[in-house]
Amino acid sequence: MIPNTASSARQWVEEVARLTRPDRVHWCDGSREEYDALVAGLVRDGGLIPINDGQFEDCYLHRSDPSDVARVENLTFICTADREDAGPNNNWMAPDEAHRLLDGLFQDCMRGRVMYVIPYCMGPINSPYARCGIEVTDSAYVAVNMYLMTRMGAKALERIEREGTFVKGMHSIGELDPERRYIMHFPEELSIRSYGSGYGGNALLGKKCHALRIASWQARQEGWLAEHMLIVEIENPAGEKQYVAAAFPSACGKTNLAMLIPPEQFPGWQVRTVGDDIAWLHLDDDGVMRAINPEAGYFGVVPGTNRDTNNNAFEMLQRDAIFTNVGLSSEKEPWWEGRKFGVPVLNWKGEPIRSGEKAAHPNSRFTVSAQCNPSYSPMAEHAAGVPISALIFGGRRARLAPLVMEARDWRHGVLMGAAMASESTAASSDSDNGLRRDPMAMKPFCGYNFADYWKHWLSFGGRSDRLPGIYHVNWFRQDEAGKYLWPGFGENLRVLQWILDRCKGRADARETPVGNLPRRKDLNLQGLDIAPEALEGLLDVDTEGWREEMRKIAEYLAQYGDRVPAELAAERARVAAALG
Ligand code: SAT
Ligand code: MN
Repeated sequence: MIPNTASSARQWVEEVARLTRPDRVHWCDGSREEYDALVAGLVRDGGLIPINDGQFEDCYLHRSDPSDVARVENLTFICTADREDAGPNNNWMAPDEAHRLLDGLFQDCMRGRVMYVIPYCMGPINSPYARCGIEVTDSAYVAVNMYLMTRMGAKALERIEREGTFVKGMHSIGELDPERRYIMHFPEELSIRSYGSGYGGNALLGKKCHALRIASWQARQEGWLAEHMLIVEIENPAGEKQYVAAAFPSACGKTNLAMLIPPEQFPGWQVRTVGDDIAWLHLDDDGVMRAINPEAGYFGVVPGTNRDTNNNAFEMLQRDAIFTNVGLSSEKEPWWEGRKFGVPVLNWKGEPIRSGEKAAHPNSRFTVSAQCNPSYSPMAEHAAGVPISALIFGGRRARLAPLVMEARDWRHGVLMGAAMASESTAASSDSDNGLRRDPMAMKPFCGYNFADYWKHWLSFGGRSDRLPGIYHVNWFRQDEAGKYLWPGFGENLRVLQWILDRCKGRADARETPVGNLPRRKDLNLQGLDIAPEALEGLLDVDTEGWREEMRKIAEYLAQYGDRVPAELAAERARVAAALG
């Protein structure tokens, strides 16, 4: 399936091969046979370890280099001609300097290695909203992950040849040396260069690098949005289907919410997954916001996954899954904290477990095709995407943010998103357990200046009168003793039900300066065991705390200087004034 010499794809790949000097070039066709052969090769050289075949059919364990276990935000750069276009939210390097640096690293780096060429399509292959790319990589592990997570191979190449444009992604694991590790983006050239890491979002270039950083740039130019959002389908007993898209920072439960299992008190309700991490949102000709999931698989956090927290994920990990950085049990099964059964004997580095030590790395992950998800929605393959009723923002906040609040209008919703904050998690190597501002859960992923991004978000307000409602949720509120006030997981459907009913004008709320909140009676709490004080805490608005929060938001926005849209600053001032 190697394209002819006139093809721009072929010419670019040849150029990369001249720089990197691989022993061999392998164009991936995306077939199952190819996947099996790549897996067999990885098993031979130790890159994948087969795990208990009785229980887990065709499942494998990968142990990454211990220095390479998460995204590296401090080594991730946006390289635009004008530094201001990258903004204070990104590390920046001048494009020619970045190219010089990366050319030096890539030169001859694939000697003795195979170069895999992976044409891929982000989004349903026949969707007008989908976009293609080619990743070249010297990692077979990356190739098999891309097979599970994207639509890759011959079909994608066909589309690339037809369209003539694609995002160019160059990846090498290099020496896996943290001192020689860079994740570089050139949005003006639609290209990505990633060197020195084999992990997740650093290396699977279709995901954060293309579908968020580069795509957010393209989306701004073309009038759509590329967001760090799950997409979920909710069907009520009357057979009414509604869709919501929700943004949470990495490792805050997007996968669990996307695969939610309704509680017992919700007979007849069905929840299906359209996507668990990324949504591309477009306005259609009628002004309806429609979403596609550019991905075709999941790279989900493993620890904590069990039959109670996410039975669908638990089920889908029984076959054709790759586990990265989990421990192994005495039965040679993958083991992680919160799995609830089995005895761990080896930690994620493959060493005997010492007492008190965690078996799985907190950012250990599973890779699995969406086809294995028992709750996968057929609508995820729909070329036109799904109509979105509500957009939800959420963070991990022990204090202040209530269980749920509704923005009074689009502009207020954009402020809610821009003001998001969350406690840090293991998904980034720069985590420090503090609270950080993470606007729209895009802090690590927006490929341009946040001030311009907020302006772009605000512009939708004038483009349609059928926009989705905007909400903010917080499943992570704690009491003074550090105990979670809300049970979370399946019970989150109670909050989603209120949101969806609000969108249909069927539920009540009380107006507060920070947004509209449900009263106890507005929520379906039937059969839920929750203390009245807990509920009170969850639905309370701490006016003094919010005044302080509004001051902090003003300080945060001030970092972006004059570029902050006046409309956003005015909206913040309006809320602050309403708080008195
Ligand atoms: O490593 S990834 O960036 O793909 C996972 C995440 O942090 O969301
Ligand atoms: Mn993510």
